[in-house]
Amino acid sequence: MTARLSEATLGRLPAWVVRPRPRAAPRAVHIGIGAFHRAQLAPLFEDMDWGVIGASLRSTTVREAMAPQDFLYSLVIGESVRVIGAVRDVVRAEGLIEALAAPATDIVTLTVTEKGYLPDPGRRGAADLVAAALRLRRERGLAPFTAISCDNLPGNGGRLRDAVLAASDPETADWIAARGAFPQTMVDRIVPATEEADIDALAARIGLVDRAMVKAETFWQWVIEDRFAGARPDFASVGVRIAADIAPWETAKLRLLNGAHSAIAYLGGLAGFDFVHEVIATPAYARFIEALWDESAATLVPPPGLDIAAYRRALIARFANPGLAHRTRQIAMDGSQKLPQRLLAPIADRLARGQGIGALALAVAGWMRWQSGRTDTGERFAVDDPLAGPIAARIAGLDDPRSQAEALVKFDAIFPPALAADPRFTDAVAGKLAQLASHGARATIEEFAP
Ligand code: CS2
Repeated sequence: MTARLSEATLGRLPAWVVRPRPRAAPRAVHIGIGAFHRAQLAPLFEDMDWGVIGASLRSTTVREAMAPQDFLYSLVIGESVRVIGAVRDVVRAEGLIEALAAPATDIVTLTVTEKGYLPDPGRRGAADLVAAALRLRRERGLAPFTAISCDNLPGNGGRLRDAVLAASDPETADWIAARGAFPQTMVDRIVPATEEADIDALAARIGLVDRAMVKAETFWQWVIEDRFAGARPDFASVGVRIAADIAPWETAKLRLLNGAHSAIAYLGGLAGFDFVHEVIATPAYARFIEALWDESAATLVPPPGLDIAAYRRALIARFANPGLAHRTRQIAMDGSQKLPQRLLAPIADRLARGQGIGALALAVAGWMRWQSGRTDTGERFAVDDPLAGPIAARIAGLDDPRSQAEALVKFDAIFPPALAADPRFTDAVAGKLAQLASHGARATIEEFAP
């Protein structure tokens, strides 16, 4: 049997594997320690000699994978393998409050996904735990920490701040409002979910089993608003950008990268493509994505230093990377929480200026068609979305695309009422949905971008 990666077996690794740095004491806490954190944030904290306590609120899988490995894991980028030792422990809710309230904790980062910001009655969410910990810090005479939401949501810092303030007693809320910090941020690295085959392939190369490995692309970017409550690591030394205004970075990333990702997930997934690189290698799809970007890019005010044309070229290359094996199904998840900032916001901006929305409407229609839970060849799948139940209820028994589109746009948990009331939007989306229903996604894309 192949041995497990751990402190005790580090010496057995082949020489070409990059070893962890000396393990640093925790000064950061990360809530939602999934593959994204392990692939992007933890390696940066390691480079800055800050240890991290991770927390998993909803499952014990990550702790179970990491604890037997002394919380070591491999970051696989192409052919290179680097063992990361920044993570010192993985805790659940109870342990999390103590970690957050510890005097040494200066920075708290979060990736709890878009749906992690939905109110969840009967469950203590991330914001409740942050609020409880800040209260303890105030009672203990400690300073607040800086809490950085790294989720793909517009104004992520403000959303977290509002949720934490709402979960606090008035006295703590005043103290947080005066002394706390919730910077806005934009993070970017494509991190596909690890599969069993990846773990086996890595074991064959390094001679050790690593059940917490992650794989990622070379590219990464992290821009943080210059707003901190106390000590911070030397972010600039590792290439993290600190900026005064994050919104233009975030909007560009959400509308270009993530907007295209969602379009690829639904319109590619319906046509039976399993992977992003396969979709982008199909010329009509690549032309369609350029048309989508022509529409979205016109709604942007790019931040100083971002060249949109170069960014688009780089995105095509990133999407085309076959080594990532990024599944369309992974991106299709939680569409109800992703659509507004990725596709509906640029649509609203364009309609306000009297501009056309053909490509964006086709992407939204792709999402609508996805809700039927069948690909174009009739393969059934479960729609993975926190609103899957109510969405299915709205389209149940409706066979024609126009009634389906009309029923869906009226769902105001997803579609802003102004958009639902705009016939230019409803007509465009209903028309595209009818085309998808009669010809399938691939033929519709070929017709759109011949
Ligand atoms: C993707 C993102 O799954 C998704 O919704 O669009 O996770 C995307 O890979 C990252 O935002 C890239 O930084």
